[in-house]
Amino acid sequence: MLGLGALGVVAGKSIQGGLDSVLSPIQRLDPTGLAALIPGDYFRIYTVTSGYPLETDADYRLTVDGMVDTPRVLTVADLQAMPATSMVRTFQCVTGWQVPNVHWTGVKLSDLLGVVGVAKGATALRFESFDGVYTESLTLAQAARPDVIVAYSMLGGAVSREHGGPVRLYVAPMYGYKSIKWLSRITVVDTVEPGYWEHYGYAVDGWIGRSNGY
Ligand SMILES: Nc1nc2c(c(=O)[nH]1)N[C@H]1C(S)=C(S)[C@@H](COP(=O)(O)O)O[C@H]1N2
Ligand SMILES: [Mo]
Repeated sequence: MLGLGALGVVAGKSIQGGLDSVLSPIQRLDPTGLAALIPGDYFRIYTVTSGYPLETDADYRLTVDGMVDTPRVLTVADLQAMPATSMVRTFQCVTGWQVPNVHWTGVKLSDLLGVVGVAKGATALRFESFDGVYTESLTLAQAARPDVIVAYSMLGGAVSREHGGPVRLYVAPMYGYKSIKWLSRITVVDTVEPGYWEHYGYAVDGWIGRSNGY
């Protein structure tokens, strides 16, 4: 690691400036150059439990409840019957790896909230995973963005079990930890409750390029 670090610093000095415009913010701001040396543009599959929980399309249910007018329990087919939103974006983990040009399709979180109706006094969302452990949060203002989706398609097909299928969240403007996998429940609440990694120090507002020290 020491050897790689030194190499990163040397290479960083000689290429700084010229390559600056094509480097992502995380690479530009990484003083050691180590982030740029993490090999490959591929996903690391993460789970905080001992494995990958399994729900088939037929089993899967998404509960939307809390401070809403009409709580709902939705199937994958229900989500697929709603207006679809697609985007192609760089996926960025806060630890430095990234995957460019990832295709996503799903339902805008704001459309989903429109279906249940958000009650007066609500300010935030709490997300749960059917892994039974991972949680996340967003403010309602963040959830209103068009680039925040409840995704059932990723990388050109259904979201795989490893990637958090059949349904995961995708918060495009924030680091990967906000994009909770195996999404099972969205509860509308009146205060932001920090998510799983946020108890270990990650920023609740996980904006790419301007949070977590970047
Ligand atoms: N349920 C759950 N969701 C999760 C995680 C996790 O461990 N469990 N890891 C997060 C982190 S830190 C990242 S970078 C991405 C990684 O997505 P991937 O496993 O599809 O590569 O998922 C996020 N969502
Ligand atoms: Mo991450």
